[in-house]
Amino acid sequence: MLGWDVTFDTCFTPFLASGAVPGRVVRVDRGLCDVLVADDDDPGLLRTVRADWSGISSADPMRNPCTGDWAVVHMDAGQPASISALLPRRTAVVRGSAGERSDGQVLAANVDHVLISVSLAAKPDAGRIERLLALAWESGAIPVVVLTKADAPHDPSWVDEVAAVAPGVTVVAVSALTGVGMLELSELLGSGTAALLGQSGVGKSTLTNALCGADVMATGATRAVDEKGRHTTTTRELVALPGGGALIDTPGLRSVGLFGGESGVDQAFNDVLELASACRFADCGHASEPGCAVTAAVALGTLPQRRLDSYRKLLRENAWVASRSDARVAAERQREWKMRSRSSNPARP
Ligand SMILES: Nc1nc2c(ncn2[C@@H]2O[C@H](COP(=O)(O)OP(=O)(O)O)[C@@H](O)[C@H]2O)c(=O)[nH]1
Ligand SMILES: [Mg+2]
Ligand SMILES: [Zn+2]
Repeated sequence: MLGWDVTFDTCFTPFLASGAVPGRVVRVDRGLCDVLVADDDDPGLLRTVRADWSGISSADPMRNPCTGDWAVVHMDAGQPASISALLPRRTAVVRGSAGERSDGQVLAANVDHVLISVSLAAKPDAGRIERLLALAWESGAIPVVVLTKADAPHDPSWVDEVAAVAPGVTVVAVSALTGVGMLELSELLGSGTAALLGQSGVGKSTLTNALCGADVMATGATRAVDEKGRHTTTTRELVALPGGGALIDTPGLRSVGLFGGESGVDQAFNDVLELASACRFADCGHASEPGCAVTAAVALGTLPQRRLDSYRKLLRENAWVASRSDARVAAERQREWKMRSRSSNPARP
């Protein structure tokens, strides 16, 4: 239930003796969070508990509880519920935080599928999808592009254009209004955990409601949900799905910075990498090198210049983020600079 599996079960074993129970973090507020735990009377049912996590609060925001985390929850009689630890995250969707700070922000934890939601009511933005795909791949989860509002009048070629910027990724067109594609999507999600990412207004919350079914709004110890029976999207929130899985709805993301990690970008652009493997030089910069298979593909029209530019831009952004946030990389850079300045100015100490 809720994406619990044998790995989490093993991680939880040491905590059993303390009488703690596993709980899945639904939403996080300052010092407190809602967690879903199995009901005492009927373990098949879930109930929401408000738990205090101030005891494990960390200065590093990435270590604090996040929607989707599995928590070690103590519910001792006569005491407010509290969290004493988080189980290791299997996957984490992390974005660079806005502004000057170099911390990452965990958007969702222990996610199996990242649903990149894009509305078909307007022409999809290829660059935005590529950026979200890089973020999704980096999380360790499997990205899926969900084209929402398929009932809205749209140019059919848009779907092909999206598929072209998402190599190796499943693209599903859905409509919460007509039900088109909904069965396919819920089968794809199975009993795992999925997180919806995308701009505000693309229909993420409507999709969440549709996947949950009407029962979601029930209150109390029900098979599905949070006691409030509604979910606003000012916060990230997890809901239980009727099929046993979980879905994390998020507020619209206006700007999505990457948070280092080249592999996500490389996975999102594996078509470019594949081309690059045929370049004459292993360290080809795909600029004016002879025998460059990438620029050859651009010249042939098989690789859009826009996509190559987008790939370069995301790689640059990642390198920049890494230079700010990763002390090891920063130290390495400094060492490089020192060496360079020494060799160019041997008189300096
Ligand atoms: N035509 C159509 N409109 C939709 C669909 N899903 C959502 N909407 C509308 O899109 C608007 C934004 O939906 P919402 O779920 O709040 O988007 P969110 O900000 O991504 O959570 C609402 O007016 C919905 O009624 C759909 O499948 N088809
Ligand atoms: Mg919403
Ligand atoms: Zn090249």
